[in-house]
Amino acid sequence: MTEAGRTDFPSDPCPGSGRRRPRADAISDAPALNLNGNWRFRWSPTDRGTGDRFADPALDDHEWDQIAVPGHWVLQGYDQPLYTNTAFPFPIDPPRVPTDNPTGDYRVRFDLPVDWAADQGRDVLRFQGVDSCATVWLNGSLLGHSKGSRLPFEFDLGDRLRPQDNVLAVRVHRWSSGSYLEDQDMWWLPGIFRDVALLRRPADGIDDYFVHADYDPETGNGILRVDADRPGRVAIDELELDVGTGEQVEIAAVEPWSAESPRLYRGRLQAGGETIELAVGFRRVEIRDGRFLINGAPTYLRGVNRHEHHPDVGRSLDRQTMITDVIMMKRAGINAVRTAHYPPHPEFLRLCDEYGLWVVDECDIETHGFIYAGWRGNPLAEPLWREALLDRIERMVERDKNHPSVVIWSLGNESDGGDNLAELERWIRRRDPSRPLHYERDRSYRHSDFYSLMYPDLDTLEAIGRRREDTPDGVEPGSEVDQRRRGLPFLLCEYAHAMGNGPGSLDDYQRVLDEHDRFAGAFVWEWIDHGLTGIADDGSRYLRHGGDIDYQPNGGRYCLDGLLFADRTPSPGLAELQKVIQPISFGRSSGQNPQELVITNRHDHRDLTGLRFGWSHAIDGRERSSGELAVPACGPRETVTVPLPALVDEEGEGQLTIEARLADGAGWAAAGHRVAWEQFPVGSGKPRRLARAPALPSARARDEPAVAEFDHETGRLLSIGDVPVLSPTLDVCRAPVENDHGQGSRNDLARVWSAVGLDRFLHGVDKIDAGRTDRLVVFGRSGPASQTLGFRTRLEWLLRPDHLRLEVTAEPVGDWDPTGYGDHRVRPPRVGLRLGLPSGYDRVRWFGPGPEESYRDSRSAAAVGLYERTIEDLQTPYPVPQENGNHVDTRWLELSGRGLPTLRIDGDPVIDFTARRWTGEQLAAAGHPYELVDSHRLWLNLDHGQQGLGSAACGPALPQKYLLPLQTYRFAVEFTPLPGERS
Ligand code: IPT
Repeated sequence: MTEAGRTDFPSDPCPGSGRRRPRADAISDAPALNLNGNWRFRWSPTDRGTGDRFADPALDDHEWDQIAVPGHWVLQGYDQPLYTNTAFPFPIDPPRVPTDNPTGDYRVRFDLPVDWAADQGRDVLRFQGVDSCATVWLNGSLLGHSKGSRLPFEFDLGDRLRPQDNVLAVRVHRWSSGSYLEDQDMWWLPGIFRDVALLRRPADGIDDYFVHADYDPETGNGILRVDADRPGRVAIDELELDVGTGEQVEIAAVEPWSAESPRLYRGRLQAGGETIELAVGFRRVEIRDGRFLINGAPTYLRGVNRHEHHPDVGRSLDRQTMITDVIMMKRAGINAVRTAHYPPHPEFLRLCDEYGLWVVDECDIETHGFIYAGWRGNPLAEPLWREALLDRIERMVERDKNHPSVVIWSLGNESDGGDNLAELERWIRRRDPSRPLHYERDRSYRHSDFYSLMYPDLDTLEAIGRRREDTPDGVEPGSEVDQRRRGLPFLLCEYAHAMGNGPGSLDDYQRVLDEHDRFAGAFVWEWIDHGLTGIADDGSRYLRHGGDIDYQPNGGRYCLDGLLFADRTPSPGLAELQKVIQPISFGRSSGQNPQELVITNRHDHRDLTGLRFGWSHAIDGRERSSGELAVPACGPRETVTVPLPALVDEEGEGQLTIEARLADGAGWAAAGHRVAWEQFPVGSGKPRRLARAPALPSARARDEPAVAEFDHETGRLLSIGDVPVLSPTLDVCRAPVENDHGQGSRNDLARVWSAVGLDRFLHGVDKIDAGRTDRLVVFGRSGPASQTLGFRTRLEWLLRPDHLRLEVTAEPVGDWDPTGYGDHRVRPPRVGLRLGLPSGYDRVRWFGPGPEESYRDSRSAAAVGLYERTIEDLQTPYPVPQENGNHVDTRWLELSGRGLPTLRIDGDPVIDFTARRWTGEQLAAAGHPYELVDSHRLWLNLDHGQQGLGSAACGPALPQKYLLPLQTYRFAVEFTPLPGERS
């Protein structure tokens, strides 16, 4: 086999050959030729690729296909994307991978720009990322190999370049030994997926440099030294600074860099005729007395885990998409990103420097699939892999070391432990002692500066906050390791699994996280769903998940667990997170002076200048008065009080809403953007009831009140006013949300609901009491086939001149803990009524929390108000259909539609509602949004309650307090047909 056709490379654990030393990513004015574009491409099913002649410049490739570089071939019509979560999609036989190894042969021809000087020998070819490995030839000569998909590599070209007709040939294998280190929970997406460029390096240009920009919080001074591999000059005009490389200078009174005030000092590094742009941020990261400090101030990271994802181009993100992510995060009050689970495109870090986001830069290391081998052979514990692991760490640190936004290095994710960790730690500590290290999966935390966990329950978190946590398994209580860990700050690297509808309990977590100074921050799992665009048979677009690809093993829907849908539509979870992490909190002083508003600045580094504060007073959702609030100076983590305005106490339900908005535009939002708000109930009133008028549909001429009609044989309601109705039945189930399925066999509530038949209740009427014309009582029993469990129901209908009142009693009967369904007690996820209405109803107006959906454990973002939405707008289009669109504590709602009397429904005092064009069972049965078809009815659920959402898809069981207890339920609603158009 010739060198060109070497087939052992994919299975060789070596990280690469022929490459240049890793170095800092830089923006330089030296000439560069962007090689992105359409390349020639051939795909082959085995690692032989197109054969040995592939790299030969003379090969005629003009009949080859064309493919976009950067990009993934599986998203451009070759082979298919695979999603496996933790499983390796090849036999575990490290470091080998099968020869059935899909291979992409890429070729591109290019000429040098005419103005490039003729001197040769300093040209460099740079790849920013190739998944999973590359063998590279220029003009038939082998340059080398590289693995490590999400990290750059470069080759010196020596004298191989020609002025014209250069042929670059790159062979990319889908699998390599490197894949054993890249088992992140995401799609396997091979290809040259980041930029390729040719760089002309000036003879005495600086190759690598390290900006050390410290900030002394005691003096307010900046301490700067730029080390470089060649002598050069460092200039920052606004600091009147011009010093040599390697020279340390102290600069008086600099403004420090923080995510909250991302002050960058732009400058230049010059040598050999080359100018490199500097974006210096002065800041100091420390861990002192068990706390995480930046610039001397305790700092708390309100973070998300971010994968690079786009539904069309996978991890081949363009700059605009990166900017969109950053801007959406900033607007949501997110101040930190864990680059789960690999270094992102370097441009993303530049944006974090510029817009202000703290970054935990995580290395491209995850060996999760060894779990299926009982962790035997895990690379972190095998000397064979030392070099490959170190290679990744070095390439990350060298590339990203100059970003002020990067404040923590993470060694990787979910890779268990082993001796190699110590090597990785040692290497970073030597090269960059200025940043702390994070690694979660080694329970000794010996190589981490943070104690860290994923998905703990609230009690565990509380104990950690108090430094009273249980000693981890395998650690001797009281030992040095045990004590060291207890002294560390805690970083919650993943929590609040945002899969499908949810997560719940964000506010519960935040309450604990805010309470203890041990907490350095928390990162929601995760920022964005990894759905891929698909086209349904009817031509509609949808988002595909693992289960939409015919392949085993398959990680199914588990890749859809973000706060954004894959097309970057925010899911309601983002609004909920935004509310609970908002940078200002508001309270009312208790006791002495309840007329005072207590404002707490939750920023760690900035005061509240630049914000405008306002209040508004509404009664029954209609604004009565509003004004501005003068807020005194309030530094980071400080609290101030301001007097509240005097408000009129009128009849009706009153709300006082306080808001803080940007006074001027920022780079990430326009002036007026709301950064924080709170709402307080005020006044003594209850929501005003409808002014009752006996204005009934005139067609009714009988003696009895005509507000409703019943079938007295069956006890069924037939109509309300002129509106035909499918009589209400007890509904105790919901279309499972992802969290109802738990994780594996753990906490799978949905399986139990369907096993016992909560979704298949049969309804029986035992007795009807129709003794009076204005009252009908229907006694019944509802329950599933083959079980004794159910509810005995009593529906008491009271016919009033202008409205219909329904009083419901539902008493559980039978055995609700039948054997054979695992540990789970059967509990109804909802208790309420479902009724069918004419499909012409297409709008809902309501007074209550809104406008987005709300659940009992996810309602912080919902403000009480008067809202109106179409039925379509009330549906949250989760890419896997599931329960959605609930509105807790609704005081009243009105349904309207062309040609139909408006139907008003009042809770007594409140009711949850969900309105849609399909039933819960239809919703549960649909696998994709395009499978949901209009049933030509409006289905209205009026719930006394629905259980919370939780985040059990990867996390603790739903807390007890968010379940519905098994008890007798009593509730009432009133239906009023309003004449003609809505009031
Ligand atoms: C954790 C992973 O780190 C993350 O990549 C993702 O898979 C997440 O879970 C679930 O979506 S690992 C889990 C075993 C705690």
